[in-house]
Amino acid sequence: MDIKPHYQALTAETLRARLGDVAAVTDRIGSDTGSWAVREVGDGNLNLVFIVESPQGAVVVKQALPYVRLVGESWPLPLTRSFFEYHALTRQAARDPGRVPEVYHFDEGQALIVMRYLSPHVILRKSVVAGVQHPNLARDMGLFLARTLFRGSNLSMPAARAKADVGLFSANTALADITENLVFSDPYYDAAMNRFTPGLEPHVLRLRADRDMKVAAQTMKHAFVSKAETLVHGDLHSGSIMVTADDTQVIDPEFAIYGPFGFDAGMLTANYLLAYFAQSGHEPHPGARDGYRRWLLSVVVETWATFTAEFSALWRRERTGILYQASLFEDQADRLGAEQALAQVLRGIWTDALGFCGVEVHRRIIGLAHVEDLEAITNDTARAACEARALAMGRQLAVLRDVIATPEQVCELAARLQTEEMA
Ligand code: SR1
Ligand code: MG
Repeated sequence: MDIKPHYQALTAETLRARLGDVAAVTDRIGSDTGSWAVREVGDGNLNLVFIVESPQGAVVVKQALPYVRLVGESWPLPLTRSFFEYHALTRQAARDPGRVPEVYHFDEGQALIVMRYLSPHVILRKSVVAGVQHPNLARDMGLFLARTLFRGSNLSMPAARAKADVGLFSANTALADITENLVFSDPYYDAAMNRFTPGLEPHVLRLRADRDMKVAAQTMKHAFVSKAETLVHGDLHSGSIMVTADDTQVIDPEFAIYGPFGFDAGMLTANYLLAYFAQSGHEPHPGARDGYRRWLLSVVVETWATFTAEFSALWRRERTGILYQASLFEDQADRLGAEQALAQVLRGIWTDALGFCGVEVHRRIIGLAHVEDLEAITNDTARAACEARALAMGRQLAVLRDVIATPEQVCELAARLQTEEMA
């Protein structure tokens, strides 16, 4: 394990003594550590997260553990993920101001980030399980995706800076390795850490025997490891988004790496679809959450529409990188050529996003790391029914990604599967 010699995991008891003289902390919550109330609230798969409150204010302290929290010390994981999270947060803050928590302090040796306490925000996944709508979510996330992905790429950045960042984030190998195995490979064979709902076995076996699906999953893995197109968040699911009635904040970019433009959008869409298929496990009677299902699909459509509009606007206004230079198009009075190239790039992003979406849906049902949307359904039969529909959806998206042309078609497919009897 790469544990720095003086690294020590914090506890609620030691935090006051350890951070009581850090100016970035005391500036916000005061230096009377006796008045600090400390709670460990981390419920993610990897890290410690503390909320520290005082009469003056509050901060969040996130610290990486030298292992995967979900599994335990038998699965070591480098502390350096905190370094990548810090650098991703600073870049995202510059590229889409106000959409990620402000960082107050970073301690590389302790793998520790002190940041803004988001309140009264809640994790989007919990809100979605509860059936709460967030009117600004789609717009905010469409803009976040367009701005961070465009501005982190060679469409926008000076070439030397882009190359430096490709180099910097390419060292985030351990986290990439998790994605490479857990998302793209493990679900499609009998990998040791896989688990799935009793009753789902016929669907799992059918998926694993599906040659087209296996090829699709490996094609997407190929794209993930070879297309260093932009700085992706790398783990953009509904547990990485915090919301209020009108605000949206994106957290936890520790999986950040240079990857395909379509990766984040695909992962996010998958989590909306997982929520969609989980709804029947949460409604008191069939149809009670029809309106919520429609809202979730509208989020898929509006996110993509906003993404496309903003990405296109940035393409026309901020294309200052080495790709599709204005000197070849607009400066030659060839505005149409620039638009043709834009349409081609957007089409490629869409197709990739569908592929990533399909495999993310699968791994959240039959891999190691599941989602609360489905896990909260206590009845195995009801949960397996939701999951069978979602598995079928993921398969269609991944295998048919070249022929599914619009988000509306994705929604039609979801609505059709939702009402179909699953064999
Ligand atoms: C072993 S880590 C499992 C999952 O948790 C993280 O949030 C990522 O989604 C990862 O794949
Ligand atoms: Mg996370």
